[in-house]
Order: sequence, then structure tokens, then C-alpha cells
Amino acid sequence: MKKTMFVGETRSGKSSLIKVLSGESYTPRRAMAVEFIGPFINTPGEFLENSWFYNALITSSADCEVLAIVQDSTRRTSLFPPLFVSMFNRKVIGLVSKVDDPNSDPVLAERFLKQAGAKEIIRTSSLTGEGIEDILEVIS
Ligand SMILES: Nc1nc2c(ncn2[C@@H]2O[C@H](COP(=O)(O)OP(=O)(O)O)[C@@H](O)[C@H]2O)c(=O)[nH]1
Ligand SMILES: [Mg+2]
Repeated sequence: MKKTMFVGETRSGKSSLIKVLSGESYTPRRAMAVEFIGPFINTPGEFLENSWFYNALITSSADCEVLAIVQDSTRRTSLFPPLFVSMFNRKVIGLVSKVDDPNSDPVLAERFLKQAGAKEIIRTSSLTGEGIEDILEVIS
């Protein structure tokens, strides 16, 4: 499994995805700290929400092979700036989260992820398991 770092807004669904991907063994904590869960690195939403913390994200990414940027498809806004991923010299996957939700707009979420620089995009749901196999395929 390739080491994969998750970046996304607070409550975008990062911890839920890691929980499903890692086989339910991870109990997420709500702490402003980088967490290491097997091959997964979870980063605090605050690191994306305040560009003062971009350096912390770049430092945390040193050890990872894949950068997973998570966009909540129930949100109509995104905090990813254009070409966000160009700061990281890493393979990138864009993850559209919560596609099971009635308010999900996966097309808009994909647009945000593409603007951020993601070329490979996977629609996911931690509730139904949609997209989980596809993520595992990319990072295995
Ligand atoms: N409907 C739906 N809700 C989700 C999904 N993933 C996460 N959530 C909910 O979104 C909220 C934030 O999820 P969490 O994984 O803690 O986000 P994080 O802050 O990015 O780690 C929680 O209330 C979750 O239950 C999903 O795939 N579908
Ligand atoms: Mg979390």
C-alpha cells in the first residue's frame, strides 16, 4: 500500500474514508494534529483552511507517495485554491466525498478538484462504500 496523505476541509469526510479504507480499526480524534493510521496520513482541516499552515502540509507530505484531496460534494464552495496540488510533487487523486447524500452535487465537486489540479477523480461514499475499491486499486 502506498503511503497516502489526506487533505480536505474540516468535516469533509477524511476520517470516515480512512476508517473504511483501513478496515474500521481507526477511531478518529478531533485534534489539530497530523495522524498516522497504517499507510494513511490524516491532516487537520485547519491546515487547508488557513494558508499559514501550507508549510505544515508540505512538510507532512514528505513521507507520502500519494496525495488525496477530499472535496465534500454536499458543499457548494471549496477551499482548494487553483492548482493547489502543484505545491506537492506527488501523485494526486481527487476524492469526491458523500455522493450518497441527497444534497450531493458530484459534478460541482469534481470541478473544484480539477481546478485544484487533480486529474484522476473518484466519487466516494463512506456510507455505501462506493469508490472504496477504486481508491484501494490506485494506492495498492
Ligand atoms: N452522508 C455521508 N456522510 C458522511 C460521509 N462521510 C462522512 N460523513 C459525515 O460527515 C461528517 C464529517 O466526517 P469526518 O469523516 O469526521 O470528516 P473529517 O473532519 O474530514 O475527518 C460526519 O458527521 C460524518 O458522519 C459519507 O460518505 N456520506
Ligand atoms: Mg477527521
